[in-house]
Amino acid sequence: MTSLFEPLQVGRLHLANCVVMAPLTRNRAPGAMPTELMATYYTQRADPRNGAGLIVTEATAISHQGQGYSDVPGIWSDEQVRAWKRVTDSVHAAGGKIVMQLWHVGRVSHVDLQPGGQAPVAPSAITAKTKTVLIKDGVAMFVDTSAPRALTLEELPGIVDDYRRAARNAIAAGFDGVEVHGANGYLLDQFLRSGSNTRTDAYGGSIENRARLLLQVMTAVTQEIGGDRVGLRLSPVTPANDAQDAHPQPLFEYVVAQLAPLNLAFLHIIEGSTGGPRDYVQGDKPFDYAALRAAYRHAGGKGAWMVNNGYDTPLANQALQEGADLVAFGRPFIANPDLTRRLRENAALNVPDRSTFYGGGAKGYTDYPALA
Ligand code: 8OZ
Repeated sequence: MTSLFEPLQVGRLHLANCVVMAPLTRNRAPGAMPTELMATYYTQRADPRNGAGLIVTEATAISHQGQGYSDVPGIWSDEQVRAWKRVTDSVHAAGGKIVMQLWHVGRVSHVDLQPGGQAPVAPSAITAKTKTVLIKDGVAMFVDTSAPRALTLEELPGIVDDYRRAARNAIAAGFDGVEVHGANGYLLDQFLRSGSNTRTDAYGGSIENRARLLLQVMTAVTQEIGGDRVGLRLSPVTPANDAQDAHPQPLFEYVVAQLAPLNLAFLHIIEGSTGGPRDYVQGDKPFDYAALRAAYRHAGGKGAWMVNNGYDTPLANQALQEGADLVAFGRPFIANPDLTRRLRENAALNVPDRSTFYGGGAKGYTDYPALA
């Protein structure tokens, strides 16, 4: 069993502790370019003793088409690679480890954010009942997502190539690895779930078909940079961004079993509704997370099992006792750069200010105090 505050080897990555900083969208990258302020923010949370054993970056668009919110960063251009290198150099100088979360939003976007003002893309032309964030004159507004168009069969290899290029770029930018975002109702999750995927070709219908794009992406990314520095985030029951499926258990057990041969560094599982109730039920019965992990292990999967959603220290210790390897914390890391130390010392936590989550500058971003 791992202890939250002990080192752990995760694939190619040697982590100083088992506390992970979860990916957190902060909308402080105008023009999809990472900034010096972002380098400061991540570096504040990178110290091996006080901060995260592993940082997962905010979701980062693999292509302009993959972008769905104002001022989120990207990783498709050389200019972005150079700007991210400043972030990874700074995190590494502080002794930290950082992987980039690779993101295609699919239908969770707005025409104002898409190349040429076109419709966002999706498995099927079904509008998500959800909102996105547009920032106009420095003011963040929640707006309805735009109606998407269905991707053609011929376009899908290009999407896989965009993930492959993004993984290559992330390594060129100095990241220790990548986490593919397969959760929260974005493109890969849209393909997985019957509520957003009504395709009648090889990418829709059966579980095998709905999982095809995700598995092709994971195969491409692991071939490109090596599975031992690749992770995947899944959220089997979340309703986030209108994600819907009546039978998540067999769907996600199939997915993790298929992933076993890819030698992934970790699987990152959001339990329940993202940022909400852990006991959220989607579909016909409560989700069995132990059975999900057993399906992965039974198929030979050796990757670290990372859990997330509403954890505190007692719950984290219980999860580790029950077979998890890593615990990811989201909102607590926004307000506590030295979260690991605070958890270890049972110290009080700063409370995050929601009004500064999305957009803005240093306020509510790099100005939360660490313990003396
Ligand atoms: C909050 C706001 C915008 C995006 C996710 C990338 O839910 C996100 C996200 C979260 O995974």
